[in-house]
Amino acid sequence: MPRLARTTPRPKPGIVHLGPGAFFRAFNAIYTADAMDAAAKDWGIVAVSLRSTDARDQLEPQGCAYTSVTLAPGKTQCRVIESIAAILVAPEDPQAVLTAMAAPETRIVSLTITEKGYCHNPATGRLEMDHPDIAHDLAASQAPRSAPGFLVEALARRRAAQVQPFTALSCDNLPSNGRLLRGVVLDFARARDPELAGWIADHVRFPSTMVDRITPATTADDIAHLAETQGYRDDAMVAHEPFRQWVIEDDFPTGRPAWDAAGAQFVRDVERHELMKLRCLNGTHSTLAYLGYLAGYATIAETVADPAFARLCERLWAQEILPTVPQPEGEDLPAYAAALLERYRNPAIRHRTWQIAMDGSQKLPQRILGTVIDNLDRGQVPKGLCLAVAGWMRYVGGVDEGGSDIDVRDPLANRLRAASDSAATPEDKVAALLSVDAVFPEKLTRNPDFTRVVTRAFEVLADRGARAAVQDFVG
Ligand code: CS2
Repeated sequence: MPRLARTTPRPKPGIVHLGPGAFFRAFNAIYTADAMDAAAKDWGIVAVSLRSTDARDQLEPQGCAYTSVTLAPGKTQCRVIESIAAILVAPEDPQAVLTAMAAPETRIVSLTITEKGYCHNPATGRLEMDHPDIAHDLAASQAPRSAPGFLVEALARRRAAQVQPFTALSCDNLPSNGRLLRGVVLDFARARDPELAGWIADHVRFPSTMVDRITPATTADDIAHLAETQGYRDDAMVAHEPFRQWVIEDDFPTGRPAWDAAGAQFVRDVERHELMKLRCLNGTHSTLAYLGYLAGYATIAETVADPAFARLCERLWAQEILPTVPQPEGEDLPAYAAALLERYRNPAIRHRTWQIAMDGSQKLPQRILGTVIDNLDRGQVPKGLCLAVAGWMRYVGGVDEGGSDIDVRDPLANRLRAASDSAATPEDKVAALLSVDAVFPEKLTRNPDFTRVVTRAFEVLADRGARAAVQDFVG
C-alpha cells in the first residue's frame, strides 16, 4: 500500500504552531490552507511537538501532507491538507524550535497544547512556579521544555535582534485564553528578567480565540478504513465533524492569514463566544463523559442515544447553563444548544467518553464550576451540574460501577486518588476532593448548599449508579 505523498511545494513559513495533534490538524491547519488558497501564500506552518515524536514520525515521511476526513452522518469526505511546511520535535532539538520562533518571517506563534500545557493553577490562572518544567526552564532558559519557556526565550531573542515580536495565539479551550497565556508568559518572564517582562507587556499581542470542532483521537481502524477506501496509507490523518467555528479577537499588528476568507469571525471581544462554547459544549461534554462512562457508555453518541442523557443535556442548557451566558453577538443561544445535541448524536463520530474525561482537574473550573458559582450567586443550586461534579469525583476515585479499575489520566490523578482513598463515607470522600484547591475555589468549598447537593448526588451515584441518578434527575 503506497503512502500519501505531498503534491505541492512546501509553503513559505509564517506561523510556528506548538501542539501538532489531531485538533490542530482538523482546525488550524485547514483554516490556514483555505486562507492560503484565498490570499497570501506565505503562511506555511512550522508545527512543533513539545513532547513525543509521534506527529513527526507520521507527517515527515509524507512531506507533512495528511488527509482530513469529514464525517457527516452517512457521508464521508476526504481532502489532502498541505499547509504544514515542516515539523520539529522540541525535546530532540530545542535550538531548531527557538530559531524558527525567532525568525523574522514568523509572525504568529499559535498554540493547541491542551489546558495542562499552560502550567498554570486551574483555580487561579497563575503560572505554577514549582511546576517541574517551569523550574527547569527558569534554570535552563536556553533549552526550554514548556510552552511559556519557549515563548519567553524566543521573544528575548527577537528583542535582542531587534526583530518585531510575533503575535501569540492561544487556541485552547480556556476562558480568555489570550489573557491567560499573557499572564503565564509574563509570570515566567518576570521571574527571569523584569525588563524583558516589561518589554513583552508593552509589545506582544495575545488575542483571545474561541475554537470549536469535535475531533476524536485517530484510531488504527480509521487509518485502515482510509487505506481501504482511498488506496493509500496515511498515519497522520484526522477525522472530524463537518461543523467548525473560530472566533478571533482581531489584534495582529504583524499581519495574519486571510482566515476570515475561510469563515473565521473576527470580533473585538470574544469573551462571550468563549463562555457560550465552554459552558454549553465543553460543560455538557464533560458531564456526559463522567456520567456516561460510569453508566457504561463508550462514546458521546452512545451516551446521548439514551433519552435520559439527552434530556439531561437539555435540562442543563435550559435551566443551569444558558441563564449564565451573556448573549454573544450574532448567536441564538437556544438554537446553538439544540444544534449541539445534533452534533453529539452524529453516529459517524466515535468520540470516547474516556478521552473527554481526561485531565478533568484542568477542565472542571472553566467548564462547570464557573457556571455553578454563577447559579449560586443568583440563589439557585444547580443540581444537574452538581451531579456532574459528583460524577467526576466517582470517576477519579478510579473504580467503575462494576468494580473494575478506571484508567484515570490527569496531572493530579495520584493526588485525587489519594484524597478519595483517604476517606470511607461519601461525605468524607466529597470533602477530601473538595479540599483540592487547585480545582475548587473557596467560594465553592465554603458554600454549604453546594457541598450538600454534591454529597447527596455522590451517594446516589454510589448506591444506584449513574444511569439511575440521571434518570432521577430528569424525572
Ligand atoms: C472535548 C473537546 O476532549 C474534550 O475535552 O470536550 O475537545 C471538544 O470536543 C472540543 O472543544 C470541541 O470543539
